Amino acid sequence: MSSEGKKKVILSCAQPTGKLSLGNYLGAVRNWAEMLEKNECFFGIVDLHAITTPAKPALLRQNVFDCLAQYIACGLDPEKCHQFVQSHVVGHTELAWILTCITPIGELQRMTQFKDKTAKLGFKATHSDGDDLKFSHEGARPQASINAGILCYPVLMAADILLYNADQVPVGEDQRQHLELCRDLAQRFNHQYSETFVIPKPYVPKVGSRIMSLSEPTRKMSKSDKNERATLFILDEPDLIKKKISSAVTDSGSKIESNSEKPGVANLLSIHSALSGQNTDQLEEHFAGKGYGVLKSELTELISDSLQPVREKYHELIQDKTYLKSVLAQGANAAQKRAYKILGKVYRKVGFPERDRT
Ligand code: AQP
Repeated sequence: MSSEGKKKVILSCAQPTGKLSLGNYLGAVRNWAEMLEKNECFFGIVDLHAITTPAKPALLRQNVFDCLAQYIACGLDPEKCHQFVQSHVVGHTELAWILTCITPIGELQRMTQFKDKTAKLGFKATHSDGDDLKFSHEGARPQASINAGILCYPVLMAADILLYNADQVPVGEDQRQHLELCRDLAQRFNHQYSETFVIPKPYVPKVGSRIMSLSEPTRKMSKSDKNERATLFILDEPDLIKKKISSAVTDSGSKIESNSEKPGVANLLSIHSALSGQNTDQLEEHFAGKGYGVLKSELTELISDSLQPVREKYHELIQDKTYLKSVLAQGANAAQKRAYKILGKVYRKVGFPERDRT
């Protein structure tokens, strides 16, 4: 319960940029499902964010429904939480604009995800004086360019959170920096215009908050990775899980231990730990004297079995578009109600005149 004796407000979101990865599941969605009973929960499917990288319209629309069916299959019971599409709710972009006007560009350019994403497009951020970063174009596609959406993404994310005055935001480790910016913006706004926003707290799980790529274990696992072997998706069938885990990069040597010099093995152990509930010490003891093959085959079985109910439920739900649409309609209504309340307050504080409705 919050200080006013009301339920705490929880908000978190995922981008409909593809099927949910095992990283999305372990770092985020699985934990959301545990928060439904005691809190008022809003879970967004953030389609506005998804267009910061090129997205085919028909696929994006399909991904939204896929994402919702996966949310529900992972345990987000629509009777106990509000699930909505970001573009259905007025206020996200409006608040993002207001926050943009109190965000220094330098803070956005320093974001790790911005640097990673621009690097993927073929640009490298090279440091110069002060806050400014210059971008050099190194062996990239000549048409590659950085759109302002990639830069402003964290401000829209801050608006997603502050629009609901969320108390807590359960996210994976990669979003911690963005959440820090969101907290700074909320504080800046409160300072400039008087107390308006709750300062949201991150909730980052102890285990599973940073699942790494199976083929490059020093990079995080991403649902939009072009390398088919890098990412496990929660809907992957057992045969595919087996293939991906078998080809996962391990390390030289044969000892199964979790240390930074063995990022591949450490990653497999952390996936095991997140699913089995055993800690690293217990797992190292369990696998003592055994080879990587044993770890991989046990892990394959663990992942396949753990995700079987999710796969089955998803296939049932995705057939029923009418039901999925009704969940989104309910979610949008509840989200909009709360969003208008907070947006109205923000507009008044900023000095936008009220509309005469007589
Ligand atoms: N590898 C990960 N390990 C743990 N948690 C993760 N999350 C993402 N990747 C991992 C968490 O999942 C939630 C939803 O993420 P998102 O869809 O908003 O975007 P993202 O963080 O950019 O995730 P992806 O999979 O890497 O998407 P793409 O490929 O589209 O950029 C967040 O809470 C995130 O922390």
